Amino acid sequence: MSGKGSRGGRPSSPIVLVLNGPNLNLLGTREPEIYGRETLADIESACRRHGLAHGMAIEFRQSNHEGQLIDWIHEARTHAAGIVVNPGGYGHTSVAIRDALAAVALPAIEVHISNIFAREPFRHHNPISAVATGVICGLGGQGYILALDAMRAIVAGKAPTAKRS
Ligand code: DHK
Repeated sequence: MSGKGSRGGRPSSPIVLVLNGPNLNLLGTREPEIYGRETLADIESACRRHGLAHGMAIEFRQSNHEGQLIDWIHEARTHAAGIVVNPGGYGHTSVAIRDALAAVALPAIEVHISNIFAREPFRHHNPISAVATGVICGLGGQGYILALDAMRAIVAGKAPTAKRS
């Protein structure tokens, strides 16, 4: 995890940064009735397998710190084709992460494991969604795989990328 080690994929594979925000390191034991029993390591393995099978190099990272997430988003603009991001709780609060995603202007797909719209009202406000190409929520860890499939199509020019506001 944390971006160390190889990315996998063929040398010419597009790189997709899969970014995870605060508390997602606790998946598996954290409120399993909401987030399930899958760990972040399980999700990372599934993303890497999917990347290998479909010609994407996966850079998988997690941090509990907003500035670190922003630094990784900035770095991505030099080498990544797109970003899949589960911003955790920052999805509801972080103008700074929203601005970083807008600044790098890479296709970005926001993923939430739980259905945030079926939860507390404060989770219904998502500044990051406005700059995301698309949003997936409520489908558990499978949401990451669906996001990678969508990203593959976007990168291949087979799907539209939304205009950023
Ligand atoms: C993860 C979190 O940590 C929460 O703060 C969000 C999101 C939901 C998820 O479902 O993956 O509200």
